[in-house]
Amino acid sequence: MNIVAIVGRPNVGKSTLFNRLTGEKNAIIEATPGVTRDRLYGTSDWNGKSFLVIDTGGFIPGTEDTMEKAIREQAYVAIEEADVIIFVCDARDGVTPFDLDIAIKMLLLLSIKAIMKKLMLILMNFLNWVWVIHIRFRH
Ligand SMILES: Nc1nc2c(ncn2[C@@H]2O[C@H](COP(=O)(O)OP(=O)(O)OP(=O)(O)O)[C@@H](O)[C@H]2O)c(=O)[nH]1
Ligand SMILES: [Mg+2]
Repeated sequence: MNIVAIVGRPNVGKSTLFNRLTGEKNAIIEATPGVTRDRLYGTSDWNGKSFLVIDTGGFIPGTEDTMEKAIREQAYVAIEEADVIIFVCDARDGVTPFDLDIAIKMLLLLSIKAIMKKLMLILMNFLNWVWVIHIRFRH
C-alpha cells in the first residue's frame, strides 16, 4: 500500500488534513502549535484509492530542545517510509524561509535515490479551496 506522510511546521493544519483523509478523529487538533508529537498512522480511501497516511508533529529546524528534536526524528522516519510527502504550508504566509529550511533539511537527510522515488506535494492550507503545487520526482 502506498504511504503518504503529512509534514510541515507547527500549526499549519497537518492533523486536520489527516483526520479528513482518514475520515476519523484520531489526531488531536488544536489552535496551539506543538500538539502532535508522535507519528500517527491511519488508512484512507480517497477517490477509489487506498493508502496509508502518517500524521507528524510540527517540524522546527535547528533547535536543540529535546522534545523538538524527538518530533523531528519522528518526522524523518515518516518521510523515509513515504512514497508521497504532503508538505503543508499556511497560505496566509505563503512559502516562508522557515518552510524552505524544513524542506531542505528533510530532503538532505534522504539519499538521492530515495528522493527520486518520492512525490512531494506542497499544499497551501487555510484557503477556501485547496491549491496544490505538484512537484513530480518520478512518474
Ligand atoms: N480556517 C482554517 N483553520 C484550519 C484549517 N486547517 C486547520 N485549521 C485550524 O488550525 C489549527 C491547527 O490545526 P492542526 O491540524 O492541529 O495543525 P497541526 O499542523 O497538526 O499542528 P501541530 O500538530 O501542532 O504541528 C486548528 O485550530 C485547526 O482547526 C483550514 O484549512 N482553515
Ligand atoms: Mg498536529
